[in-house]
Amino acid sequence: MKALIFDVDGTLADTERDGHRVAFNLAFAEAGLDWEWDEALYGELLAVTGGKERIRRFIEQQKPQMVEGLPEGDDLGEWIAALHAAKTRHFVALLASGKIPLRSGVRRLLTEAHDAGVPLAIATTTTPQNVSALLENALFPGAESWFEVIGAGDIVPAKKPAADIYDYVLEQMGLKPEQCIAFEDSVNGLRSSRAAGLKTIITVNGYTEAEDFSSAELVLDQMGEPSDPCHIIQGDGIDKPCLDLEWVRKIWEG
Ligand code: XBP
Ligand code: MG
Repeated sequence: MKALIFDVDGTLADTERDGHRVAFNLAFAEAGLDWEWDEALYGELLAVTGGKERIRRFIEQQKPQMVEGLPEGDDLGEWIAALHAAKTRHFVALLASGKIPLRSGVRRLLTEAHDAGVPLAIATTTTPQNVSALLENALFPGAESWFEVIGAGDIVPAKKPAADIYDYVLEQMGLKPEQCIAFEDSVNGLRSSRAAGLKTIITVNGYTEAEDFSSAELVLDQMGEPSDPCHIIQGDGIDKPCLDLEWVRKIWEG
């Protein structure tokens, strides 16, 4: 097992409902738009990966009066990119406020793998600045140095569920999919990691718990801690209270 490759949103931290969604709404208000993505609507919009793509899908679904006066054609693309940059600014500020912690067990597993010399990498749809801000504020200042490769956002032409971002990370690390294991939280993420040929461990969250994870090796409610055990939703466990490097290795060998 030559590397552990982690998704970010929903896997390292529960960033969507109280993070990205709030940042989108702050950017909409700042732009004078009377758009409000409540929890339910955001859950539907999460089917589209990528913040810019998600804004575009929302615009396409709206009644004309909700989007009248917006630019057309290429100008709309630039307008969306500017709105999304404002959203990223708000999201980074939320992370800097310390409001978004790592999920249960993430720090423990990352530290165990790092200390054991198992290379770490990230494969995410989110914007690179968001990854840096999450690692700096929720893991520790300088934590980016723990990751050999950080594949994020627009670095690849097609976002998850396409395999591109995992293919990119494997290529940058000079590794084959069978030498690694992926950690994801959503069906879009699982489709991406499986399309790249990676065995995958899922930790579900409120937005993804009802999704189809049948192609995953293991599905848990969280990575957990000895004092806050994980629960197996699908797959084989070993006699452990939480996901650790030995259990990950057994899944990879399986
Ligand atoms: C989740 C996504 C991202 C975030 C928002 O990425 O699809 O688009 O929802 O971030 P992953 P941006 O689960 O692959 O980490 O607005 O920066 O896209
Ligand atoms: Mg995710």
